[in-house]
Amino acid sequence: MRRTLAILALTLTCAAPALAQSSTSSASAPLPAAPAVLLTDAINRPGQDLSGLWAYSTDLYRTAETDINGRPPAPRAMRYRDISVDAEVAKKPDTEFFEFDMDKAPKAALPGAWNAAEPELRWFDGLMWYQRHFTAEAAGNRRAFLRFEAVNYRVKVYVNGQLAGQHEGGFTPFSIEVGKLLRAGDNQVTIGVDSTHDATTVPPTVTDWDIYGGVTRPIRLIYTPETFIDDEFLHLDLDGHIRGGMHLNGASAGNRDVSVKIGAGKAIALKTDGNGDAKIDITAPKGLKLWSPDSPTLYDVTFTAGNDTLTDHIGFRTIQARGTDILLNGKPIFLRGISMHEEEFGSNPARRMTPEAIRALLTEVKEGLHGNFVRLAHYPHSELTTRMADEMGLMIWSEIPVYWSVDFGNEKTLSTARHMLAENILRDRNRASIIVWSVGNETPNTPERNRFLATLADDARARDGTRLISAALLVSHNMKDGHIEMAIDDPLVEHLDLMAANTYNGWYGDDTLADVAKETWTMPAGKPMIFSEFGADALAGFHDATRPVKFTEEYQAEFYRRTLAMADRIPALRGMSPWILKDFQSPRRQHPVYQNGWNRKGLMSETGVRKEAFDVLANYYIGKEKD
Ligand code: GCB
Repeated sequence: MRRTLAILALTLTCAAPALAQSSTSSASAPLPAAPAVLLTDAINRPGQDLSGLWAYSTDLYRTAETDINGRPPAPRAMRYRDISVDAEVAKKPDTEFFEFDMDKAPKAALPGAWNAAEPELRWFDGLMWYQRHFTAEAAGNRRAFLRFEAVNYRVKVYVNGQLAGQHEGGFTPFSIEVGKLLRAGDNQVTIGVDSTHDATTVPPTVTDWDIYGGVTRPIRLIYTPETFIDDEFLHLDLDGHIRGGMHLNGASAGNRDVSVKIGAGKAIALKTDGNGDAKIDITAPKGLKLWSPDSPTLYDVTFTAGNDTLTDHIGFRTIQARGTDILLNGKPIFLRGISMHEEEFGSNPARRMTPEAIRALLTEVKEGLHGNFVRLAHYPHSELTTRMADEMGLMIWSEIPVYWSVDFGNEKTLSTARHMLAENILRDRNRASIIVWSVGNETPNTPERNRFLATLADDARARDGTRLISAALLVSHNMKDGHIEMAIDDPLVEHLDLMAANTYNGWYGDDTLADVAKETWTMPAGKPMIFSEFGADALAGFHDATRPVKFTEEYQAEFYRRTLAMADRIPALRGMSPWILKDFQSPRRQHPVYQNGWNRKGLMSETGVRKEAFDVLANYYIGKEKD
């Protein structure tokens, strides 16, 4: 980790944009409210880690939620009751019985999706109850929160038998206030996690990745003062100002003296308004070291409000599109990228993203491929990943799982997606690594979809106008003058700063590899374009050098050579994130010889063995580094 502490001479000028919106706001509909509690930067607050062994109990028929006639459930099925089953039975031995006993239930290690906990749970998709006990202090005059980094997909949280809160969305954090429910000493927490998806969910029921139901990221108990720093953010704007702000949450949030200190600079005194918001707008000092992949400088930034102090590690850089160029800190760049799912190396992954697991993946990108860019597909990845990208110097494309056929005409689906986007941006807007917010992947061009995605693009721009807005688009395939012409002809482009196309010619469809290198592209003028995906399956170790056979390493390597040759002839192309760094689990992929539940488009096998195409892309990127 390289972190620079610079002495900054900061000049306080005038207050500027509203806390949640940038000055380039263009939202047509009012932004959905931010969650009542954000606990931004909670990762840097002290807390009690509730990782470890939790009892679990499957509930495929949802007996703890309703009885057979849809009425309230029978008490003998309610996993979240604050009881000892043995003690209850002992009270009424002649009549009492239960259909669960969390004290005797099997245990699984959290965080980690349930699919790897035991073979029977491999494809479990339903309601699962987890429970554990922990010792805590009573909150007293403090606030107490259970902070969940991600639970997939819906969750209800009970503390000592009482419903404390719930959340929808498998990839963004949420905090549930539990101070009034906590007791000094032993406490019980029970969570009901429902992994099922339906027409209103984001993502929809059908995707190309594993279900990974359960608690996939850490849970912590965090105490704060009664009034605490709930949100803070800072970024460098194109006009050379550092802007951002703080939001306090609590009874005395309004008209409070607060301060911000960047690196070893002087603390800047601010005052909150009646809503607990303080804005910052300063001229960036001359000595400010800009963040870039070659020099990923981060500053310790300390926010103080009374007895609450929070330190974040923030890099300062600018990103913009000018004509067909992408400019990082004012200089044109080429995005040498790769796509990645949130899945660790190994033959039985559980989406258990430890720092070591994340570093292993990102090191292959940075040092193996000579990359500078990662597409975090197809949903917000762990905050640890975006923070590690900040530290290692990798630019990030961040997206929400508006994927394929979500129900674009459904207002509930739109509302879910808007909240997810808000939670993602509010969690990560201090990460210099993130240069793109993407609002969708391979979605059909229909009026409902266009309205849905345009709303999300407007939301993203209104919440954070300092990054590029994009979406991975479907493209059309036409014949022109005897050759194949690919076209980006999607009305959504009008709402995007960066065009991104997924292309699989030479894998799906009838184009041969010989066709691919000759294909041409047409697209709207005046914006940069990247390939957000291209790829072909190969089983590591499967070879046939004599003929182009699909699933061989040779075929995949040749697919890369031809597609890269095609890419080189697209004038507006400013980067790429081919599909994908490593093989990943997907129930769609069931060829019994080549796939066995794995999408094989990885440049590496699931255990990290490099295929031939890895070097093809690495050599291409080495050439681009020298450009
Ligand atoms: C795509 C999807 C990605 C799939 C990939 C494939 O276009 O965006 O999620 O995994 O194709 O392998 O077909």
